[in-house]
Amino acid sequence: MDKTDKIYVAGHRGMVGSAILRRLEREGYSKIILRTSDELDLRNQNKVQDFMEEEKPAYVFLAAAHVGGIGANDKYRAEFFYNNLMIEANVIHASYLSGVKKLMFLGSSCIYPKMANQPLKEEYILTGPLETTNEAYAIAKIAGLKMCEYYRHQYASNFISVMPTNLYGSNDNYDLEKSHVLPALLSKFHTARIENKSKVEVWGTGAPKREFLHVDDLADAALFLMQNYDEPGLVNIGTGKDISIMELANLIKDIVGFEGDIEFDSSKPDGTPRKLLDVDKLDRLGWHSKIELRQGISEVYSEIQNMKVLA
Ligand code: GFB
Repeated sequence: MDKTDKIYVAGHRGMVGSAILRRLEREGYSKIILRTSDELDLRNQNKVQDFMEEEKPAYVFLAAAHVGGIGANDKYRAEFFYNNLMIEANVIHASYLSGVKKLMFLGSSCIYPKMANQPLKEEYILTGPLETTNEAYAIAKIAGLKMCEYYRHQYASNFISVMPTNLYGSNDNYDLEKSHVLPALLSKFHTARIENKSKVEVWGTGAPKREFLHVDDLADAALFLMQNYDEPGLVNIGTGKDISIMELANLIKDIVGFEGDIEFDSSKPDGTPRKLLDVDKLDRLGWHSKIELRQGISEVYSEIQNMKVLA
């Protein structure tokens, strides 16, 4: 990828897309194409095809997606399914039609079977049933990565798929109903400290384990793979380490400086018991995560404390 190649970052206002954009700008890529969802509805096939024909980008980062935490995934299954399927089908097919040199599709670790062996190797995909709360999103993401695989098989398109673990960082969503656990807990503990509350409610039992990667690390890995990986087959992107939700809650409690209690609400779903990615493949390719969890969360907390994103 040359500094003057035309690069389309789909979803540049989201947490992932904005991190990839910051990274590309920092590296001096000068022809980055962007469209907000108001300017271009990626679910509209004709509009996407017209846009790609007109702009003819050489590289595409497909980071546009309808995302959310366990609550939103579970409640809005139809929206998660339809929006993601349409975005992927339109962008991937239009990339093929307009002669894109290389496309990167970003999936998610929830594509792996709920009870798969840990850590999750790339070849475990489609070897067992999925977690119900995010099955709709996972099936849409599996469709996207399979689409890349099929276009590579039939048309020799250089379309690659990467599977990031749970992400956090700048431009996250702090809406308590729809967000992921890490921003939700930052918001809850912050509010509790400011309002002198005695306890904070954490969903589920606290037993599930999750792996958290800073989105700036993800962007670094995405650029690395765009430059260095042209093979068939998925690539997991993670840290190779996970912690329980109870440990995460205690860590965030400590970072925020809240002194009250943590109360688990087991009427809320736990979701997948564990989804630790096997990062051997990425390791062998030569990329490793750099941002340590406590440091990453502390940086996010100082960044957002004075912004109006917290409840
Ligand atoms: O981050 P999260 O929503 O995503 O939840 P998943 C992770 C765990 O944290 C679950 C618990 O066991 C939740 O019950 N948790 C505790 C909370 N307190 C909270 C809270 O206040 N808010 C939230 N949201 N969780 C999503 C998938 O799964 O992760 C998506 O639904 C996607 O498909 C994404 O893969 C990365 O890791 O469970």
